[in-house]
Amino acid sequence: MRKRRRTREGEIERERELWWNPDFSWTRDFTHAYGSEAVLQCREEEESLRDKIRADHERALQEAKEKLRKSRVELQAEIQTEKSKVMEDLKKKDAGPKPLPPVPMPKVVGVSDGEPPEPDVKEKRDKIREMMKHAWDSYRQYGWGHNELKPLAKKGHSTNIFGNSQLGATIVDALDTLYIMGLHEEFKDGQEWIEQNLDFGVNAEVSVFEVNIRFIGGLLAAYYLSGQEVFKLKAVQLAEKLLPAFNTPTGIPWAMVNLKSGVGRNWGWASAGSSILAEFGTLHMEFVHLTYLTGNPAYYQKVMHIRKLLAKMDRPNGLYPNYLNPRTGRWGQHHTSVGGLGDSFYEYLLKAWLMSDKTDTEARKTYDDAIEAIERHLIRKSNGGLTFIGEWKNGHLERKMGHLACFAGGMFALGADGSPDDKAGHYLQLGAEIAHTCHESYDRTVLKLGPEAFKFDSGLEAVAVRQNEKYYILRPEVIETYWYMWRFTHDPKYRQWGWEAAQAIDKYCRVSGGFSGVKDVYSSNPTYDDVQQSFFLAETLKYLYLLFSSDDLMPFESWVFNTEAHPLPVLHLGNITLPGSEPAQR
Ligand code: DMJ
Repeated sequence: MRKRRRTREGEIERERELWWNPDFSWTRDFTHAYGSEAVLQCREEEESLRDKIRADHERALQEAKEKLRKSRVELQAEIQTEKSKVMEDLKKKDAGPKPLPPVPMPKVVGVSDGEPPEPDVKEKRDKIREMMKHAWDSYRQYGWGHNELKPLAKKGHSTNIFGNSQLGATIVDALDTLYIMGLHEEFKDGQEWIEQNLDFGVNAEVSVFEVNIRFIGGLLAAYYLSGQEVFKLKAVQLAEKLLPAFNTPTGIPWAMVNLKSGVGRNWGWASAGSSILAEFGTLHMEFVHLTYLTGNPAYYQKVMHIRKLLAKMDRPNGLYPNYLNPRTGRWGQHHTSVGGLGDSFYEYLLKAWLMSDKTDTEARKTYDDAIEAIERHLIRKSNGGLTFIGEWKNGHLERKMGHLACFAGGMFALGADGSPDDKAGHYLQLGAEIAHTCHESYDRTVLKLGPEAFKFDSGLEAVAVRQNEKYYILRPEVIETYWYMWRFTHDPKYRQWGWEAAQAIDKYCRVSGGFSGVKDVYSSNPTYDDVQQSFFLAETLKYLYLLFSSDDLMPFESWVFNTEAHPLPVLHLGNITLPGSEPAQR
């Protein structure tokens, strides 16, 4: 019996190695042969390698000479043939899904039900489910297959983060919410669309970060929840398309990559051609799962390389600037933020630790150090007694907080347990203070919905000043923080605040064709932006639903939510070592 088991595991292991890593068997052979004989053999190999290099060199020189003798027309024809060959190879590579090696499925618990015992809470939960139905059905009717929906124009919508693709972002982003809410018909409908239509071989330049958190995160979560192989296959196909983005001099990925050609580049607006901290720093969770599921070490190695590179760099005042140049490996402008451009980098440090069953202590330490510097330099109390997180710009603190930074209340609470020097109580309190401030930013508006950014300056307390900061685009961060705070404290005010937000969304953002963002939360007669963001279904409604569910739905012991609210299971790796995480062999 024991023997059979061992053989089976061996087979699986071998299958993984051969399937993914042609170098692996070489490394192992060398290790086996290690000894004096091997050293001799090594020398011989070295010489033959040198001969080979010399021969290659000569051949290349010869070829270059021949090329110079050729006419322009001949050269153009040659280039054309080579191009067609590359295209053919690419097509072949795209052809059909490859089978993936089997891995043990992590224990999947608490993925359904969660019905609260209190009838009034159940009623609220039912209302949120109805809102999800309205958002989904509207998208189904008017925007199906498009990335997002224009709920007033009643047609499809997309933004530059998805290039010119039509990848059904809302379907992929919404799947796990549908599953958790028990909307199984809708889930099946989404699954069928993905099986029949989701194709990543398109000529579109997409955001690596957005595609990772929404698509790879969404597909992996759908896979773990439902066990349907198609989601895993699609996630891996897409991940392969993102890998060329890492081909930079430093290994810090480009912000964008063309899914077909693999050519990458950065946003034109980013400081000195830099990549963005919150973008290249928000890949870890998904990439660890990809290596776990496929046995391909590449994903794990790419994100660990980023971590190592960051660890070696000097940090001004202990802070991580938002910009890093992927060519030079140097920081761009010294701006630091827990809101846009920085936010989920910090979140993923903490969640890498949680997702590893608290074994990735390097990630935890990095998180603790980063948060300590943030507290010292960015977190202040306003004159009115509101704790806020400002933005650090070249040594100066801007007393402005973004809606995006409101997620940090939940993050501080989630990270409280396990923080150094017995500071758990302190961080839970900090989470509560941020939740309070962000609630104030909602409460001080006419619509009871929060602005995109709010100030604590010249007598201003948690209100937006500039017209272009007064919009609300169905963002989740404040509700996310309410949910985490609710889970850790069970203080009823968090459900109360969540309900206020849900009612305001239903009253001011709901239209017959779905839900829309609004342009001014201080106006009693707001205009719509006519976009139903995919994260409204992925995050905002999911967090609301969880807020009104019992804690045994998606328990924290088993699940960690990625930054787009896609739950990934904690990997109790025990004695399993992720391929690529072994110490380098000689
Ligand atoms: C989401 O796509 C993610 O939460 C991301 O980390 C930043 N913000 C948007 C929603 O506001």
